[in-house]
Amino acid sequence: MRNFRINFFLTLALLLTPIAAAAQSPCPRFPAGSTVTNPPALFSQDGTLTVNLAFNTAQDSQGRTLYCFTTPDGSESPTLHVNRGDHLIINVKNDLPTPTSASGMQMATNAVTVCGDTTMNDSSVNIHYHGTNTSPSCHQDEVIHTLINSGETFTYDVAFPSDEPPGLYWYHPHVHGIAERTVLGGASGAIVVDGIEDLQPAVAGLPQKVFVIRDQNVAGNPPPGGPVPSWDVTINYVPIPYPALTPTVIDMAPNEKQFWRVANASADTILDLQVVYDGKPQPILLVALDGVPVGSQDGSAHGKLITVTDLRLPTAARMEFIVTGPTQKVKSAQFLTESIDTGPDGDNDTTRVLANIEAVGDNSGQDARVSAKVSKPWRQRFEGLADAPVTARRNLYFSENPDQTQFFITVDGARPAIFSPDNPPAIETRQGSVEDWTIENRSEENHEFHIHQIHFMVMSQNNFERNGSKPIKALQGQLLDMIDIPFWDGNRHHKYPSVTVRLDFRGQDIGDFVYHCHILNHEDQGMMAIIRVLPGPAAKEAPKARGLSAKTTRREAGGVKLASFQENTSVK
Ligand SMILES: [Cu+2]
Repeated sequence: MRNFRINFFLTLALLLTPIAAAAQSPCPRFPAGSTVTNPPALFSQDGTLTVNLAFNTAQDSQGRTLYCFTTPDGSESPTLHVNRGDHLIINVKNDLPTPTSASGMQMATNAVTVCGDTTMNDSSVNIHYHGTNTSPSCHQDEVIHTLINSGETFTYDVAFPSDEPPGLYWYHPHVHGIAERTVLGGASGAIVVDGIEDLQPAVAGLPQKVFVIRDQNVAGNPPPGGPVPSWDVTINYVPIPYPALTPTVIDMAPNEKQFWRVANASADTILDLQVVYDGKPQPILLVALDGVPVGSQDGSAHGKLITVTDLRLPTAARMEFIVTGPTQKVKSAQFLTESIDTGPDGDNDTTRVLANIEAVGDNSGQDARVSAKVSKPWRQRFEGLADAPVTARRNLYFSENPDQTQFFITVDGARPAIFSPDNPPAIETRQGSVEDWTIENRSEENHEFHIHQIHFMVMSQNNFERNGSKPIKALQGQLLDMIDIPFWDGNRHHKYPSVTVRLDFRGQDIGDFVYHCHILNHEDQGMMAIIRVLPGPAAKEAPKARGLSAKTTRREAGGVKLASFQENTSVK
């Protein structure tokens, strides 16, 4: 009886929710159990993709604050398809209500650079183009100073380099202090640099699924532990809510080969993804990681597929893979995330079936297939990094204060400091450099290393075994923009888990940008720092934004000498 009633009300809710959502909310969400469809897709034409996005907020029936980017025709968080060398022009309009003084946060910036508004408040937003190797100058992928407040508009003109690797990237707000809540609220979407079939011909013509996995508060905010996750997860805005954990549905015909492009757009949740048929993990053929075709950087210009049966996906990371649909004999076909031990101070990232795989015949819209036409592969950014002479080695570490209210990323030997946009650069380097960084985790929870503007090559994963983690073989030698560093067990006699990565500053991007932990709760509480890349002797110039007047103003402050690189990166 009880079950019947629950089912009855669930069905009623399923019938009513989309109508109610469409009528009232600028940020509609699908009911649990829905079939996952690709997000709406927009494509560049003649080298430019122009998009108008309104930044909105709403409350859902569980009292969660939702955020979203919406086009004038109501498309939410569209996938932005561009080609290498394209300009992505986004006109952002912040439609959030004007914050009242009671809502608190007001912070004037003393920074030497101003981009957009000068005062951060509760409504502030900006956009980070995660993983893209674009310029950190104002109106491009600049997040330290860019502020777009309630009622304001701002134009981005992000120039993708002509050697950008093809693959999956994503966009999300990145205002320090309030990044977590906007990403938990759902304000994110996918960016695809098209042309992956040129480097990985195995995907040419395949049906394509774009999955943006997000996280959000669990209804009622029960204390996490045991089966109660720290966060619920959603796929393309279809929730898998605790406690029912009703899986979504992914359409796949028997034996059908599909290309899945998965972004972990969670604010805080680490995933460990598997495809399981009747209890047996299936081979996943990795095509690209973090937007770079795997094995494609060794001069051969052709990627190599890597077979795994699961992969840990840090927050903000992407994995793109080929998977084959179940045979007709298979009774249960599931896409799931395995639980992860994130350490005694970490989140509870539980096991969940994300989707049941069924032949339901969905229509995944305009980007439902990869182009079948394979063109000549091209030389990508980062090629030759494995053999490039290393110009500097640095040691950094993640740490926390005992009550977990302050989080740090520190260059070994320097004084730990929580992030402020007004901090001076923690590291200064020069364009043309190739650096090996060893990043330790000196805290009792996992952290996820990310650097803006460039990728890094994984050289080694050290002292992972102590805590039941293990180095992930598939990542070795790959170009990533995200890597998980497992927790330290607290035993002073044990070495800290660490990774050694090779960073490539030989490209076009100069100026100030950030590196940080991409668990956004940690980033908001200080675990971020600035690196300054000065122009090299043979400085190549980054592609510039076109036709925008400079909104960047420069002042001398705090004795920081502003080098000529700002002239190079300023918008003409
Ligand atoms: Cu962290």
